[in-house]
Amino acid sequence: MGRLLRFLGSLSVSVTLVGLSQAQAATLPAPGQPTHTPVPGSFEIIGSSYVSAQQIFLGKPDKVYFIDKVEGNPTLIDGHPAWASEWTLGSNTQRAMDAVTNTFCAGGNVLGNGTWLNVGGNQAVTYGGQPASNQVGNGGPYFDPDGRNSIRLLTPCEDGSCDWFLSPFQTLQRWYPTLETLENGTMIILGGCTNGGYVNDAGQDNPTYEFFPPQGPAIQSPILARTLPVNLFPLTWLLPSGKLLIQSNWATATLDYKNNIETPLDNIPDAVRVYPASAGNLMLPLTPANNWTATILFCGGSNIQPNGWTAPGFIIPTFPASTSCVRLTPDVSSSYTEDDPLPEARVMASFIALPDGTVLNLNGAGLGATSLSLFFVRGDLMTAIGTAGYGNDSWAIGHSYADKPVLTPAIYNPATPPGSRWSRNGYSASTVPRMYHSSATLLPDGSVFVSGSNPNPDYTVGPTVTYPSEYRTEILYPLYYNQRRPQPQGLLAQYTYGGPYFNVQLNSDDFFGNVQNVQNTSVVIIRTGFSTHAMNMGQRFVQLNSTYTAYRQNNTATLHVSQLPPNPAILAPGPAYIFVVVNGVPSIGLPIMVGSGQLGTQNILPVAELIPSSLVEQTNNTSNVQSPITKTSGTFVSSCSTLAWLSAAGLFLFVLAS
Ligand SMILES: *[C@@H]1O[C@H](CO)[C@@H](O)[C@H](O)[C@H]1NC(C)=O
Ligand SMILES: *[C@@H]1O[C@H](CO)[C@@H](O)[C@H](O)[C@H]1NC(C)=O
Ligand SMILES: *[C@@H]1O[C@H](CO)[C@@H](O)[C@H](O)[C@H]1NC(C)=O
Ligand SMILES: *[C@@H]1O[C@H](CO)[C@@H](O)[C@H](O)[C@H]1NC(C)=O
Ligand SMILES: *[C@@H]1O[C@H](CO)[C@@H](O)[C@H](O)[C@H]1NC(C)=O
Ligand SMILES: *[C@@H]1O[C@H](CO)[C@@H](O)[C@H](O)[C@H]1NC(C)=O
Ligand SMILES: *[C@@H]1O[C@H](CO)[C@@H](O)[C@H](O)[C@H]1NC(C)=O
Ligand SMILES: *[C@@H]1O[C@H](CO)[C@@H](O)[C@H](O)[C@H]1NC(C)=O
Ligand SMILES: *[C@@H]1O[C@H](CO)[C@@H](O)[C@H](O)[C@H]1NC(C)=O
Ligand SMILES: [Cu+2]
Repeated sequence: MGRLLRFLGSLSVSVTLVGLSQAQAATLPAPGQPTHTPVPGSFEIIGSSYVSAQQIFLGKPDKVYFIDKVEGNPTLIDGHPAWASEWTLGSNTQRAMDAVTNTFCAGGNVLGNGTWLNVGGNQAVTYGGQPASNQVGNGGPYFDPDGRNSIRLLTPCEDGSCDWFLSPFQTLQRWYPTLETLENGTMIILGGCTNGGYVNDAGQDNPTYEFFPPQGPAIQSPILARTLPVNLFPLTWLLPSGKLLIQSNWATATLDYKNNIETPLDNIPDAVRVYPASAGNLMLPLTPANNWTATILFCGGSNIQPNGWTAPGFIIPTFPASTSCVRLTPDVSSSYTEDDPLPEARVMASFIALPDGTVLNLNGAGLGATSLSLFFVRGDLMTAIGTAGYGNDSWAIGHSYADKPVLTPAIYNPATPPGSRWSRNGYSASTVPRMYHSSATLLPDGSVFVSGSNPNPDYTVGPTVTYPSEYRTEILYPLYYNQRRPQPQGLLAQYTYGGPYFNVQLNSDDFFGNVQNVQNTSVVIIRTGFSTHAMNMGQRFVQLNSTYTAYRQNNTATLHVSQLPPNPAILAPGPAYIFVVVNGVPSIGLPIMVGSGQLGTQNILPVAELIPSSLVEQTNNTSNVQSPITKTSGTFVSSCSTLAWLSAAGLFLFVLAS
């Protein structure tokens, strides 16, 4: 065994030298501790937003950006109501921003260089969402130019100096488009319509995709073309295979966007998941244990056939939502599998990936589809869809097409066996219904920022309004919030695809006094995404591969952490947050850059082999090396944990052979 230890030592030295021979990004100062001790599992109202949070995203560690539709928000900018703003978390201060054109039901996501895009929207409007007499925005009360083909850009800033500006490039008119960041940090923009409405129709459909920066004319999308009337905000993810998964109405397909080849997969069972059924949806954690294989989870929605949405006598807010949860692993199988159903039927619930590997499900309602987002509908369209307007229906709840808000969040744990994945233990209810046009995003401290709800054509408040234009903004504190947070030393500011590993130090306090917890420690990168309409476009959770050298003597350990897997389709370049998680307690997330920080082909480097894990009982007594423990990245054990065992066995044999 003495021989074994020497072998491990020499391996360690040689690998370290390989590591140091390549340039590595700067290390970040260790994260600190939260300064607030709320009641874990509870919501806390932190203030009232300047604009209603139809769309939000975390743009800097302490900046949440809001985008609303054009409406009579009391906060003014340049003498007219604002429809965008910035919230600074530390000081709880806000500033109004100028999103230039009408952002109503736009899509968003972040480019590989850190600039955010907000694309599409509605035409110029006046009170109540009525079309303005001209589209150039020179009239009151809102002075909002047509936003339907706008590409708006914002590079977030810390000093209050940044604002939205219009790209000189335009898209085709797109109301309700989806955006997804690609392997080279550019953006694909899919779907939408020209005039809005409760659902889409052939007279205004835009079943195409295009790119930003532009790469020629828009390209037809067969799946979007054949999924009327419910093909708005198509649910879209870049898969590790480099294809896109697109889920629209009941259909599913992969799209090889580089060659424009679409391959149909099975229809989704049980319910429609896209807007306005608006099911919770997310890509589950990509981990070493599942070899970074993508599984998408869909929960809730509405079981409505294509002709049902506009059928006479369809009283939307009495129609029950679905409890169905299904999973799809599109790079492996074209068929869905049933998963544990939701604790209660739900539409418009957001799924938020928490750093501990669980998924938070919050916001939304139990009855009814989402409200109509359109107030004015052109005459021809009215005939085509057979319903009139935006909740002026006698049966609407005020204007809302949904009812029975679900106020208590639920947690889904992908790592537990089927039958036990949902839990509400420890969580209490919010006091604020989060109906149509609400949103949520993870924050770096592991809490979740929740705002919005506005199933109304214009600013609508008052004691008689059941579901008003909502400005109250809350934070939900997950159960880990008040625990002492790990304070890892040595995380990098920028990450490559493949390349040398790096070392991260954790001490006794980080392991809650027991270094054995190193076996339950992981390093995860999260992109929080762009939240709107129960989607967080671009949201993704990627666990880095890691091993450890741990010392029982002083309860400290060094994590040996791989860079990202050598494939930018697993996590596209751009800004993200990194967390170290010990026993389910995350460090405060630090802002990082994934990839080059530039648009363009990303460098792919060979993956450096990690030192096998070892837990050293006493360094001066080689007989006590509890080794080789080659268990890597053990926190999120999945059904693919055999992979870890196989790799462990491989290393073990290698060590014995030498
Ligand atoms: C990112 O790229 C876009 C498109 O080329 C450009 O408009 C924007 O200014 C860039 N942002 C930064 C921070 O360089
Ligand atoms: C993991 O995925 C990579 C990339 O697709 C593949 O080359 C490798 O064989 C996979 N490993 C296992 C054990 O399946
Ligand atoms: C909706 O109802 C309100 C109040 O009755 C009315 O002012 C408004 O004009 C109506 N809108 C439409 C599109 O019918
Ligand atoms: C913990 O003990 C190991 C083995 O003696 C030593 O190499 C390491 O530097 C110690 N760590 C700290 C933080 O003291
Ligand atoms: C890891 O920590 C989590 C959270 O405390 C716990 O539920 C889980 O059982 C732990 N896993 C192991 C293998 O100890
Ligand atoms: C990004 O990738 C697409 C598809 O492969 C390609 O057409 C485009 O030119 C690339 N853009 C950049 C900036 O590399
Ligand atoms: C994680 O790293 C170990 C050690 O380098 C390696 O054996 C294993 O294959 C890696 N896991 C994955 C999923 O690549
Ligand atoms: C070696 O281990 C013994 C206990 O077995 C301990 O007393 C001694 O301090 C250790 N020496 C070093 C250098 O760590
Ligand atoms: C090393 O540890 C083993 C197991 O605890 C013990 O039997 C042995 O006496 C120790 N040797 C020395 C030199 O301390
Ligand atoms: Cu909308």
